[in-house]
Amino acid sequence: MPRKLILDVDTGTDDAVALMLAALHPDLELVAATTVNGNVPVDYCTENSLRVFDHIGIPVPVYEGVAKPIERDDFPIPRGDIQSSNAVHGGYLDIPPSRSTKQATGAVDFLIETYRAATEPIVLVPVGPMSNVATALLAEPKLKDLIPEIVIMGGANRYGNVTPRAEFNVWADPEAARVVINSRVRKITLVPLDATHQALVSLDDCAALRALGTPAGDAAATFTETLLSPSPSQSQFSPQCPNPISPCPLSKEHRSRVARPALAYVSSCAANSCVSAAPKSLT
Ligand SMILES: [Ca+2]
Repeated sequence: MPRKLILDVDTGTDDAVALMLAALHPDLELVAATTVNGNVPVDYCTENSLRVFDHIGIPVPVYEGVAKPIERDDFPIPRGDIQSSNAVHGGYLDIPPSRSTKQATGAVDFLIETYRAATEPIVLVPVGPMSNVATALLAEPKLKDLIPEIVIMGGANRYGNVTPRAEFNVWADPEAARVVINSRVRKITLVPLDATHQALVSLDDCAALRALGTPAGDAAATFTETLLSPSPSQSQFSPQCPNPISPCPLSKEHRSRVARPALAYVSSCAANSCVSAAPKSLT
């Protein structure tokens, strides 16, 4: 039986790949996507997520979340400065505008209502700032007992991607990250930036994706090529070393299987799992 999950995303090129992967993977049932302020403003995240699902022809409901961190008025530095220096994700994804529309319910209310009513386990997978999840946990204290598992892409051990020590998702809303990590949800798996750096993707992989001839393969190639393009914000990576991207959390046991073609699942629907069917701690 497919494993149910909700992806909490700030779509962006990399999260677009995660959405396609989760929506198309036969071992997973993507219940919904919730969007959050992050790589791009939340309304961009929502439109981009809708575009992705329309593009691959998989109807997944999209719930728009919060537009700013839970305590701060903006990121640690004003968003405007981030955008001007961040050419990685741009604004809208380079696929046709959405035909579908976002749900009327907001992401926080959706999360609370969904976990109150759930009769089967639904894993919550935040791959952006944790503002939505923290807001929901603060608004409904029982949620910590209702969510069976959270798999977080966030944090860094050896080096960050915003400052030398800070990873973007935690840096963007550190108070939210603190709420979620200290929430006492029964199982929390933190997949830091270090793990995603072991899922390298090359331009050859992009060519292989495009050769699949599917909407998802073509889009994944386009988005990944954007990330591989030289830009000031990626200057820490050499051209000879494929840039690491983080389409989704990878468990230790799956990293070895997906290390090179992490995105190949997107349109091939291979049996391997990237958003793991049985995530385990990276320790
Ligand atoms: Ca993200």
